[in-house]
Amino acid sequence: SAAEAQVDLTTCDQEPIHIIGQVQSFGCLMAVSADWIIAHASANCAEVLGLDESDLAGRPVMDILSPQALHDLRTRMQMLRMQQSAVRVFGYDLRGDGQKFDVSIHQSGRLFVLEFERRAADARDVHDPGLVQALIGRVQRHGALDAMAKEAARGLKALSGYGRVMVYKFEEDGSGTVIAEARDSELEPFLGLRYPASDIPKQARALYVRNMLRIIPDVTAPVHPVLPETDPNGEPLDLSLAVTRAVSPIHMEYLRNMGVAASMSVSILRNGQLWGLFACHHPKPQYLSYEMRTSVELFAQLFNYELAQMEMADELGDIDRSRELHDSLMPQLSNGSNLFAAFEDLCSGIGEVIPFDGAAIYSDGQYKSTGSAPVEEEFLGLVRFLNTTPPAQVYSNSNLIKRYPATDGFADRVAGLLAIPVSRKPRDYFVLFRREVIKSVTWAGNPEKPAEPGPNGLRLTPRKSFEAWQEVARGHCQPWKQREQRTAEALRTTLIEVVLKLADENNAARK
Ligand code: BLA
Repeated sequence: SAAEAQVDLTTCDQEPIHIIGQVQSFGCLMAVSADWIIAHASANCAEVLGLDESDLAGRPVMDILSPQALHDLRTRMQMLRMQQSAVRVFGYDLRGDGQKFDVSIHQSGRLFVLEFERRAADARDVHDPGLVQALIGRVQRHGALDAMAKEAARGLKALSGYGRVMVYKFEEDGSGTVIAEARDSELEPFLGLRYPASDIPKQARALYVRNMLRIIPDVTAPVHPVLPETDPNGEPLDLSLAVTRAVSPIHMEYLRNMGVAASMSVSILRNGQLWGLFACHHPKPQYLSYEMRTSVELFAQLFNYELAQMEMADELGDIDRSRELHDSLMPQLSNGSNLFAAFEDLCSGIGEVIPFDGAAIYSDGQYKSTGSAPVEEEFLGLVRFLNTTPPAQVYSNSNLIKRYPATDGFADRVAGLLAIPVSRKPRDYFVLFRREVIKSVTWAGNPEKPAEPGPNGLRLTPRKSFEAWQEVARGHCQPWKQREQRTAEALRTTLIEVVLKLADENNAARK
């Protein structure tokens, strides 16, 4: 379609998905002014609400809803003024004819956006607080992230009925890893796979912080325009918080190419930032009522809370571990043994707090290395570069070749480093190295079976977006996390202490 053709795949971040101007088929949408006149309505309003016509703009809402419904919704909207988020009404008989609806109301600019989803008479997907409570109880029993995430994936699968539920965690560079998965046995596992940042572009992430859950019940279902397209001032309706908002055609194609018929994702937040997503897939169309989706959101919110507790305990554990590292290194090193003799212990100790692929020590003109590291000759060039970094602090770089082009000579072993100066003059270093991220993790996107090309070509499959990403990621290692840099800074203090002490002892011995 024209919309699809217009989307430039190289500028995913710029697609304005919040003003997409369309809704999905599972519900309809109306935007009304403060005096209850309809300003915009989606073209499927007649179908969903059971009206004679869909051309509703300019008409009073009174024409459509029963006086009782209008009164009830108004009461709810008074509440909305107070709480600044969407008001939800479940199983409400809108027109007094027995047909029930789930209703969402939120504010978009100066308009109120009302969305309606039909409730099947025999709907079984209703909120079950007992089930949510029991499922989150099982999550609470696990202290470690992986076990917690696995239990949460299981719980969400039980709650939602999706065939695959993944916990997708973002790395600092925006790429993401499937850290837990619950799936039907006939589906291939995605656990442990890494996906590039561009698969979920920036503006989508920003939106998912504000809007916790989105559902795509059927990736082949038609979408319906919101009319008129713009208001009398030429402004489109902002659909950021709309639950029925149509999804980027680019992403729909991605899902179809993955063999996914229905998708739901739920934000996992930490300190108000997007930590990850519950990503749910189903091989067949799958709709969950708004009421049930609210149950799912509640589950995710409770999980967020558990996560915060766990990570806090974990960070305290980090502090403990650097203290332990300090306490175990000090006696060994002070025992007259120098940094070279203690190199192996140093490496294994630090490896528990800062993962690395190679390490080296350079002191008094001597060099020793282990794992994926430069050879001595290569390092002698590198050390001159390190000498130009600010003194007396840890230096880290996850794309070394950009600042030190000679990295090219050992790029097969090293993409980034973290250097800890351990003396002042001459500058001696303890250095950790990391390889290119492409080599050190399992990237998704190289399944053997070829995907069917869509209108945007083969590009929109995990494999093709991975290939594109590879170009961008070449020469980068897994970024050094802030807490790893802090740990390294603490380690620098320990090492300096040791080196100074040894120097003192040597001086004393000479006297
Ligand atoms: C959105 N991409 C998404 C979403 C997910 C992913 C979870 C959220 C929407 C949803 O709930 O389905 C990606 N889904 C994944 C990944 C896994 C998964 C990585 O299950 C791994 C198991 N996508 C691309 C490229 C572009 C792109 C190259 O791969 C841009 C050209 C765009 N993805 C894109 C856009 C959205 C998106 C625009 C937002 C969709 C919307 O909310 O409108």
